[in-house]
Amino acid sequence: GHPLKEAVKKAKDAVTDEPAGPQDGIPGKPNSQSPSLAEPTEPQGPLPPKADQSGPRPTSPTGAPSRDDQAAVAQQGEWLTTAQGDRLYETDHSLKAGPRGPVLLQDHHLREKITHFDHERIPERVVHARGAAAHGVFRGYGTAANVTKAAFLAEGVETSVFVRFSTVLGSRGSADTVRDTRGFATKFYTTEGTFDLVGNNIPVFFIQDAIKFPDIIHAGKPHPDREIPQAQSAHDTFWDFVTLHSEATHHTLWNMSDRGIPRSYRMMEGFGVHTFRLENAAGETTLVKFHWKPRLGVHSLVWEEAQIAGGVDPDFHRRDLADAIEAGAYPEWELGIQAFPDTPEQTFEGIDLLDPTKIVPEELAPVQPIGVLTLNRNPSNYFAETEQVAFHVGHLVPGIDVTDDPLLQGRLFSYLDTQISRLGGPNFSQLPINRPHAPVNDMLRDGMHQSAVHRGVAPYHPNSLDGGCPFMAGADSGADIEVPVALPAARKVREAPASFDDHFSQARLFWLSMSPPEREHIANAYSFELGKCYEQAVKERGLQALANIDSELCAQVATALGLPAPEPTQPLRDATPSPALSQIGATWPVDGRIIGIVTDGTHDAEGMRAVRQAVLDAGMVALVIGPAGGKLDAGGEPVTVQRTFATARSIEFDALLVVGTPAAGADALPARDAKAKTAAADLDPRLRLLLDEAFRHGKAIGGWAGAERVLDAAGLPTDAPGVVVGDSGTTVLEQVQNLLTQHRVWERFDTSL
Ligand code: HDD
Repeated sequence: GHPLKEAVKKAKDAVTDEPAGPQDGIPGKPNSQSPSLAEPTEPQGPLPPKADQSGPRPTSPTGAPSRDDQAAVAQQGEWLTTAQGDRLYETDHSLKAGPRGPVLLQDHHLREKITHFDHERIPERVVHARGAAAHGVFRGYGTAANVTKAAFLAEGVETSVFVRFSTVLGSRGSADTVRDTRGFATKFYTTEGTFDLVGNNIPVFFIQDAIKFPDIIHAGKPHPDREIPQAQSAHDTFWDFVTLHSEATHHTLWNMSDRGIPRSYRMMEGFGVHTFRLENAAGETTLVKFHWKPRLGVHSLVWEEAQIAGGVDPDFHRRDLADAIEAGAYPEWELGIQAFPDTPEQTFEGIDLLDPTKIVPEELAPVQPIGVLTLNRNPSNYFAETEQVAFHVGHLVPGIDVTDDPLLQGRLFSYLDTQISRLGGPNFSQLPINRPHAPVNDMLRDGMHQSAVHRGVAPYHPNSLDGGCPFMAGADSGADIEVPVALPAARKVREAPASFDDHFSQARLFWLSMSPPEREHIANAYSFELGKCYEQAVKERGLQALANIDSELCAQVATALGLPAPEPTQPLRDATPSPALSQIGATWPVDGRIIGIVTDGTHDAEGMRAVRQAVLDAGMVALVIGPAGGKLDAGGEPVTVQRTFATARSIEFDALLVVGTPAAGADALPARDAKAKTAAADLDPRLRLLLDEAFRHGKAIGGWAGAERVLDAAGLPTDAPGVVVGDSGTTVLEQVQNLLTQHRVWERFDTSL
């Protein structure tokens, strides 16, 4: 038979025979299946079509589209067809007048194929264009029942969700690891309709009024003349804006902190930012702020890693999320609320709850867990799901309402409006990813891309011709009604309240809550970003903002810029630090962490195998790094090399283990790196770089079976903090794993601040 046909048949058989994957069913404990991540696929002929990664299917009895229905729209039967279902016998040659003659206009297949292609792109999101998403399930704890009647928060209720993470400034194809705020948007498909929590990984915002949103975004986006820089805040217009609007100081400080460069989407907090109003079954209201707390803790990259990843793996965060889910290491967050009495002042401990540039420290109002989110299924089509999903802060369910925060009020307008141009008309809620899992019976009709075939003749209310349908739900049926909040008598003004005037005290609170290494990172970030500005006035105003946060921070950045440090323009206020804001000091689960095992297979192969298995058993990921690709014939079952000295970069690993003294790869170029050559005649320069970066980035490094010779040759002191040399692999791994619970070896960073 034809070799291609045979390969395709083999591929089809492989798919049918495939055992149930980790995604088939409600997740148990994460990680039990992580070994599947450890073996790369061996390419052999055309790859089999990928098994559908459907995990738990939407269980809504109410019309949520099944995944089979969705595919049936364009993928039924085995023959290639036109969009009209006419079978095609050929798709590689245009219809021509003879093999060397002109192409004929009558070739409908050619025209349809190219026309459709020409229109494949839709406008990217004006902000948050770059994103990655996943499906999951949310389970309510019932602990919020006293403050909200929202049905999905009741005890044990499970609700399908879709979560999209994003950067803000970059275009759709930009790098993941840039310094920026991250979006954290969750769509809850509840039985009472859709609830969207459209938050960020930073709990405050740059501006206090939505009318300035176009301005801050114009300032943050690339300069309009040359369209550079892409996905960066390190340029004049951004710093021009944030220094002219001192209310941006607090959010900017968070961006310059490690929060601006997360290690992973799985290791970010999420915040609803604004204060929301909850209402319980008795009609009582409570003001709340929403928090997402990651089970794996909050962790960040160091700046050099973020920069390297931008080049060697621009999809770093997207890949990490998808790989973890595919391996069964399902990311989890607890949803929590800080609750405040709904008083007429809408303040708490003197903090204006309507000011989105303010947090309420967790030490003053603890975050109370109300449910848990598990992401357990990757999208099967990026465009259909991740690109077309449409969030809106106005998608609310009974029991959750908005407040008068002027930033939130403007958002209530913007999100519906933007979808109309981005998704090509008013019917985007009919797209499969946007369809509610509750019954929909609206009187919205017609419009571009209408795909419903409505029945009846009377889409108006009241009517007598369609039997009066649809009917109005009574307030007693849990219908969505706005909480009837009393408003003070007022004059129309374009003004902010005086309580919005304090722009620095919480920035100072954040700074004072940081540990020494975190402070050092912040000072370096400002030095880099302001150092990339050209305009002297912008740099000077940047320093002025820092002087109003902290004099040491200001002095350090001023030195880096070669400018005098200004005096504060207002007295620095005392602030009680909030330990909850620091990423350092606690320990966290290590599952899903990536351990690189450097080996050439000739040293303690037995021990290497045992360690690899122990890593997998601990729910972490083991990646074998060898001098070249292929398999290591390590005196037993051959071990697959997953990264080579040519493809391994330290950013990918949370810790490194070195087995003995691995030989240099045959493709190493030591002669070109004279320094490497003198330091260690036979140390592969790429292995040296790998170890050097891991060391500088505060990663745990372990070795045994003579590995200290390699560490020595790479210039790493074997008695430095977080460098573990031992007799056996398993004892070394134990210590390395222990170090990993703190994320990094913080002692390696300068602690002068
Ligand atoms: Fe926004 C998208 C979060 C203020 C206007 N925003 C968007 C997304 C997130 C946020 C996570 C991406 C959603 C997705 O993944 O599809 N935005 C925020 C937060 C804010 C905020 C946490 C402040 C607390 N946004 C904000 C303001 C405005 C907008 C003040 C306008 C006045 N945001 C939009 C938008 C976007 C958007 C233009 C672009 C694409 C979209 O909505 O669907 O409407």
